[in-house]
Amino acid sequence: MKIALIGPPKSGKTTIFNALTSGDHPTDKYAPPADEANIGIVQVLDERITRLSELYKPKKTIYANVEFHDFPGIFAREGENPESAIYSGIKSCEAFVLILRAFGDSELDQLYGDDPALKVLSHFEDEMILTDMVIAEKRIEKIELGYKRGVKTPAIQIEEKALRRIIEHLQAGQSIRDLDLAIEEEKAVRGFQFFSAKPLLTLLNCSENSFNDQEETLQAIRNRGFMAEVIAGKFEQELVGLEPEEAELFMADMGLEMSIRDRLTKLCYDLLGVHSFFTVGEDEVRAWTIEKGTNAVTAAGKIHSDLARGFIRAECFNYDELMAHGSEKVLREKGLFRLEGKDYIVKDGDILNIRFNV
Ligand SMILES: Nc1nc2c(ncn2[C@@H]2O[C@H](COP(=O)(O)OP(=O)(O)OP(=O)(O)O)[C@@H](O)[C@H]2O)c(=O)[nH]1
Ligand SMILES: [Mg+2]
Repeated sequence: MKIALIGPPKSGKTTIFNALTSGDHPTDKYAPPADEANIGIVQVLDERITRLSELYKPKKTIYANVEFHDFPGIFAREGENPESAIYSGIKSCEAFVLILRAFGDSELDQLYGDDPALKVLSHFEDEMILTDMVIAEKRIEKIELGYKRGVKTPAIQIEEKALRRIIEHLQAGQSIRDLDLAIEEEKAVRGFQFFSAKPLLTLLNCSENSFNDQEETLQAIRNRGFMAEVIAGKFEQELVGLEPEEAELFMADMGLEMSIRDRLTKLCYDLLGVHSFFTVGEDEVRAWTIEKGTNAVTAAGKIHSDLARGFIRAECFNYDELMAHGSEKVLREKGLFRLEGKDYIVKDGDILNIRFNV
């Protein structure tokens, strides 16, 4: 799972990235924009995996992970090139975390303006819509040129129809994520990786002492249809350097129950509509990430394509049942050890053993 941290210049992206990855990348107020992203992999420390590992004592325990890409500020200057490596890097991520500055800093106000978070959010939405429109219109021109030369396949016609719907929608100032495309239309335009089609979570980065005063702004952002949360980036980065017990005391003071890693990875799961199933055994206990609504055969394919190709059935029980009854043996005796077919919709916390034959 690849998540892009994006935002206007100096909104605190690298500060938050450092807190997430225990990193030490420079966060200099006056540094020019970096020319590439910082990349960090964060384990999703699902305590269910920890407990399964204690139970099965496998040789390997593998948590899921999220890859965070920390990009320099964007959409700040006239004439930025939306076809640059930075922009294509951003678009290659599956979802965006948009970090908006909500901490006061008179020098940053002078350098980058003091627009309130909501206004910056609108600016970002507009820029994303505009960038997508340019790409869609360019492609339409190419398609029309092709038609004149006699290149008119059914696939191109589907793509054209989808693009025309998209352009109409963008012209009305709407993001593509709010447009209901048919499956074949969505497939035809997937390769463009449109900005405004990606799930977006907004983080208000504020100072420690205004952490609990952001409710009004958060609500306004949520009313626009986005997930929104508050974060005290600098405070979180400072926690990284402390002993765990000390960090917990500071977190408790702020009313925080979970580390920034746990909070943000969980939010990203919600943002992308994914959850986890597990495989267990002597060799390995492992978490797998799938979209909600995925069936057993597709989930099996996540593990290995052979398991999907030769799928016979899934032996299945749920983590909660296992913990309630203590062992697989008891689950079998109680009839809670299920055999499921290809179409079974895998639930969060299901433990699967795929029977297959290739
Ligand atoms: N008071 C306060 N300052 C912060 C906070 N987060 C970041 N800063 C300061 O803001 C400045 C920029 O922080 P960065 O994390 O480098 O911002 P950035 O968004 O990565 O900047 P670019 O990548 O250049 O766009 C630094 O001086 C940080 O110390 C915060 O939560 N509170
Ligand atoms: Mg940065």
